Amino acid sequence: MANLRFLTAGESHGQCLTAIVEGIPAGVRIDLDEMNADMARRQQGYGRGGRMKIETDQVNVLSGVRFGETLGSPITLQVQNHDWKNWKQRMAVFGEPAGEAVTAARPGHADLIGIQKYDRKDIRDILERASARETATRVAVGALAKQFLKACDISVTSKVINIGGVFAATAPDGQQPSPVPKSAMNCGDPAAEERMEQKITAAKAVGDTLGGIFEVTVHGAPIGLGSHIQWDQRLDGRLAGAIMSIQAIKGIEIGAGFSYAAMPGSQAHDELFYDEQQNIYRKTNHAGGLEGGMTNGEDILIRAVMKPIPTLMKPLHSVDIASKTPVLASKERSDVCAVPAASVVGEAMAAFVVAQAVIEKFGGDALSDVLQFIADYKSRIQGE
Ligand code: EPS
Repeated sequence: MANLRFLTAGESHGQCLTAIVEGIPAGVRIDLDEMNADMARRQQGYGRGGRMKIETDQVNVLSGVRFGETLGSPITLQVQNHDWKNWKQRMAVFGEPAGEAVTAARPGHADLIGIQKYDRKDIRDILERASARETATRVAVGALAKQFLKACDISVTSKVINIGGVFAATAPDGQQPSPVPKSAMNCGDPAAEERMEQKITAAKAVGDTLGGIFEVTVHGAPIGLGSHIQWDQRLDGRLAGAIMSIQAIKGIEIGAGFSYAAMPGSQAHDELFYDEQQNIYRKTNHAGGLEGGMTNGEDILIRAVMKPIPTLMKPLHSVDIASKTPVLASKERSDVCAVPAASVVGEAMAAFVVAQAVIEKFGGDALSDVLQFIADYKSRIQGE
C-alpha cells in the first residue's frame, strides 16, 4: 500500500524518544551520518538553553533497514535522552510519585489546558510531552524522508529570515535566492546574524524570549504533487498543517503569502512563457511552487512564524492550579530563542509531506519502481 506515515512517542525527560515510520519504499540507501548531521543542526543556534549541552542527539535505527538499505518494512528510530539519568525518579514509569508537582501554569504553553483536558494534578504530566524536545524525533523522520527524496532528486533546505524583528537580507523578486546557510543561526546573512545574536543577548539579560520567521524551500518536486480535486489532497493545505503542527508556530505563508493582500491580480500571478529549451515556464514564483493545491515545478516556498517561547526567566502572571491563588508562572529550564532549530524542524515536516505526496503519486514498494514511474511521467509532460 502506497502510504507514508509516522508516529512519535516519548517524554522530554523520559528514557528516549521513538518514531515509527511506515511506507518508505525498499531500496533507499540510508546515510546515518547525514541523518545525524540534521540532528546536530536542530541542536544549534545562539540562544539555546542548558539542555543542548547535555544532549548529543543521535539516531538509532532499530528496524526496517538491513545493510544500509530500507526493506519496505516499518522503520523504528530512537533518540536517547541523556538527561534521563537526572530524572529517573521524577519520571519513573512505575513506583511512587517523586519530586514536587508543577502547579504554576505558563501562559502560552499547553500547561493549563492540558491538565484541564486530561484531568491531571501535576503540570509535568503535560509539559513533558508538549515540550519541543519531541521535535528531535520529527527531525529524525524528516532526515529519513530526505534520503528518499534525494534519490528522487528533490532537496529540502531552510533559512532563518527574522529573529525578534531583525530581518536577514532577501533576494529581490526574480533573482536567485542566497545560498543555503551553513552557520549555526541558519540565516546566511552574517551581518543580520550578528544583530540577531545581540537581540537575543539583550532579551536573555532581562529574562525574556524571542520568536521569528524561517523559510523552507523544496527544490526539484515534480509537477502535480497533491491535487485540486479534494480539500484534503491540496498540498499547500497539507504542508501548512504539517508546519503549523510544530510547537510554537503561529502563522504560515506560501510564496508571496500575506503580501498578496496589497497586490492587484495583474501583478500577483506568475505569467506563463514558452521556449523550446524550458518548455512552458514562469519568470516569477509568487505562487511559491503551488497552484490549485498542486506543485507546478517551481521551488516550493513556505514561511512560518514562531512565537517567543512561553517559558520566561522573568515569569508572567499566572494562577496556581491547586490553590487558585495568583503566582508567577513556573520557570522550567528553556531556550531564549529556538528559531534556527525550528527551521530545521520545518525542513523535516516539509520533507515528510512532500515524500508522502511523491509516494502517493508514484508509489511502489521498491525505489526502482518509484524512479521509473517518475521518469515516465516526466517524459510524458515534457513531450506534450
Ligand atoms: C528542547 C528540550 C527542552 C527545552 C526546549 C527544547 O529541554 P529541557 O526542558 O530539559 O530544558 O530546552 O523545550 C522548550 C522550549 C519547551 O517549551 O518545551 C529540545 O530538545 O529542543
